[in-house]
Amino acid sequence: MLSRRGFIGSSALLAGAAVVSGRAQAASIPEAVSMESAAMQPPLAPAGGPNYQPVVTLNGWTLPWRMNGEWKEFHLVAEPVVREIAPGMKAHLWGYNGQSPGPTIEAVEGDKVRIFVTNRLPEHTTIHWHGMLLPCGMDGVGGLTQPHIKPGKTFVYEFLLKKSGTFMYHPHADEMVQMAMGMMGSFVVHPRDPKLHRVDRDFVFLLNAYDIDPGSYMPKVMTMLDFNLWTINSRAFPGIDHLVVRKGDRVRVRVGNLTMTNHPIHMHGYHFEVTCTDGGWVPAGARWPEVTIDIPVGAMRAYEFVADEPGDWALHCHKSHHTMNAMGHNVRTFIGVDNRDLVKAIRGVASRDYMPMGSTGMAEMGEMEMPMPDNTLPMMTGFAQFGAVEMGGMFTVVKVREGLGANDYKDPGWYQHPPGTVSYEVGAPAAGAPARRSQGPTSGQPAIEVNVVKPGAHGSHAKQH
Ligand SMILES: [Cu+2]
Repeated sequence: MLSRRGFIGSSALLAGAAVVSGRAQAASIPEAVSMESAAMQPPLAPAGGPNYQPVVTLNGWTLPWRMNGEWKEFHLVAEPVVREIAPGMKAHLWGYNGQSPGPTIEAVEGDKVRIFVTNRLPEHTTIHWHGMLLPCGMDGVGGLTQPHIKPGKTFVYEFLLKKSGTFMYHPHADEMVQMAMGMMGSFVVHPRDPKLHRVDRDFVFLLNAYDIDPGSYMPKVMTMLDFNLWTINSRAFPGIDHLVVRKGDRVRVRVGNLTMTNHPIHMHGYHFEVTCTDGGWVPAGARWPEVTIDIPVGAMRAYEFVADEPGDWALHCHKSHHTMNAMGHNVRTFIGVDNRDLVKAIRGVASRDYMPMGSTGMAEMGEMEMPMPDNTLPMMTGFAQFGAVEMGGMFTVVKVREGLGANDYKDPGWYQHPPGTVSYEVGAPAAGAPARRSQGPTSGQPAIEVNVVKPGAHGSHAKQH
């Protein structure tokens, strides 16, 4: 699925590269590799140099590089892309090397990286290396630290990776537009000592958001807060890869947030600890257990756990509107309303197909096949082994299984629960009516006597509340 764009530079220059200075070497540009698929690609194991556990990018891939002398060379191409948000919906975004987000850049502490950036956008751009310690002139802030990269031009960034950790990259030019269009990527730097912070599985993804009207393809770039597609690596449930994990593995999940609001990321079945931020590793004595971690805007968090409990565990943003796909926020709440007469009236004067929303809640929408505009995802959707999941947006599943091979990320299917471990229905009570004991004052029964210490009633022992 990798497509070759061919060499932009000259192979004659390449031949002499080893003997010339760093600046002249930059004249030979490595080929730009492009990705056509939104499917997760196998992690890129290190081929020589320090050993490390390569990261897995959900619905993404890792950018190949070449060694040129002591430099590790990458080539990013900023360009318009078509990204499948989930089966049934594509978005016209801007990204890097064929996809949004761009490929994950992966390297090792102490590496010297040279990153070529070619601009194929209709306007200028730059790349800022978020969280990196580097010379100011490599920081990628258009106008402030460098001239903008004009359309058709290629710039080069060169810096030493001073520390390991979890970083990202994004434009610092017409930022509001370029980030709203999907321009971003992850940048992971492994420790030079392979034993340090070692895990068995290492996942990375970015949280992003789009405002794409149902039936259309292009994000509305002026939207400030009211986005309608909350995505993980520009994918919405049920299009987001599951995190497949072998029982007993130590797992790291690296999450970055480039949306306009915070996301409390919640994982079921485990507690975990934040071990790394985009500022660096958290000392062991400063970590505490969590089941939800807030990812602030413009920040990264990496958390770790030992996968000792098999199952299909939900992983999602805890803002419930962020686990929905595009919806109308102006829909009135009809819960508890008997709207049969209203429906008759509206069907009489307006549409024969009129359907009221949610007089008992909206769960019915999860199973409904409603006619929708083309290129639009259902608001809540997805099925698993017990029925409709009724989710969308930032929701996926951590699948912990026994007996997987190391680095086996193939979907193992739904979890086979051991007998007797799934919540179940009980038979109805014999009399038909639910056995419920009312304690309210309106029941006609005397209220249950509760021991209350009344002020003054027991002398000086009484406490004022
Ligand atoms: Cu959220």
